[in-house]
Amino acid sequence: MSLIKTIELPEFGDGRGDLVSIEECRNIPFAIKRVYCLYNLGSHPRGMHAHRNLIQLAFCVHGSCRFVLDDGNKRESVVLSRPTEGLLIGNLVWREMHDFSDDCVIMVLASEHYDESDYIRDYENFLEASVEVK
Ligand code: T46
Repeated sequence: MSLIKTIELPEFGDGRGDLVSIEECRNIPFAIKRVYCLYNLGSHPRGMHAHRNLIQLAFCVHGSCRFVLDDGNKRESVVLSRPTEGLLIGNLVWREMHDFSDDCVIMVLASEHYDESDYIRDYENFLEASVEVK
């Protein structure tokens, strides 16, 4: 089964422009406790960690970027470039973000408040944690 799970959100466009709508527990599968954005991104990759208990949906609302997901067994990558396409990232998935366009803006919806203790920032520790749950 692929690690890349995307959710397509409804877009409402007319002569004035486009609108995308996000409704928790309706068109996304969790309640949103936090929203954050990444912008002014350069050539440095971001992410490089996993979370123990966090579901997120990431959108590239402007420009483009490449997400790499890794479950400890396989690595897959996807380019996000549309504000209507959300990438679902579950627990114990190592994530990396690369190849940001100059105008890239990423918006992330998160199921939990910010908690540094939820992060696994060392890849070997991530592999150990992912083996424990299998
Ligand atoms: C993820 C990817 C996709 C906060 O204080 N509150 C927050 O809600 C967040 C997300 C971050 N921070 C602080 C913690 C660090 O001092 O902002 C700083 C940068 O965070 P981090 O290095 O974790 O950023 P990224 O871009 O590597 O990762 C972020 C999210 O942290 C992470 O959960 O999945 O985006």
